[in-house]
Amino acid sequence: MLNLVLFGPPGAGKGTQSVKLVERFQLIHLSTGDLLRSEIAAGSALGLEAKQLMDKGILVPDEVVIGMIRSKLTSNPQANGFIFDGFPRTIAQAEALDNLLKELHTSISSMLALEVNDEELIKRLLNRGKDSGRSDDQDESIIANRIKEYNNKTAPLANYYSAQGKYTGVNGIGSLDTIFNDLCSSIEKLK
Ligand code: B4P
Repeated sequence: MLNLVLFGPPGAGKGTQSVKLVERFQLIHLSTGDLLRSEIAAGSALGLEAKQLMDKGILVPDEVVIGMIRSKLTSNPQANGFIFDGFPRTIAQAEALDNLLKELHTSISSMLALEVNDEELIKRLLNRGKDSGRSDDQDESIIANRIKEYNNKTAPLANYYSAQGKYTGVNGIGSLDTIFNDLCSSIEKLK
């Protein structure tokens, strides 16, 4: 199985590139951000709880996102592999993912990290906020909080995957096609 963690700060292009990678490599796309937004749209109790945190730019509790990923993994036993987009975001989530994949007799193949500076991230997110309707993209102070959460809780995952020899950095600034080609070359080397 080909199991990829697509990693990077908010606005790095994870969601954007996942859509293209899923098509090229026939993988299942698991985005915790999308799963949470579906819960919000459905008006579930989980969605209501998540919205309050997401609107402040704060991460949702580990148990919530780990539970969502567990149910998606076990309901796709025939998959070629998965792209984890926006997950894991904490060390606890990464450890839980390793354990879940072990139960399925597989593991993470690589973490592909999109590298983008803060100035570009803020510009992209505010730009998306103009037409996406996403409340967490509308306000610069919420975006700053998301970047702070990323630096405190998520960035340490680069070391977690480096220690396993699974970290690959990719320049996340440039055209969508150039970045996609760089990601594809890194993935081809894994095969
Ligand atoms: P996510 O939905 O994961 O959103 P994100 O980090 O903002 O990245 P996204 O993938 O959407 O954006 P992309 O970079 O593709 O998370 C939202 C919130 O959900 C979190 O803050 C948190 O509260 C919660 N959450 C989600 N997962 C969680 C977890 N595991 N644990 C706890 N909480 C969790 O694109 C951004 C913009 O840039 C787009 O407009 C795109 O068009 C543009 N763009 C992309 N590539 C570009 C390029 N090369 N050049 C120019 N623009 C580009």
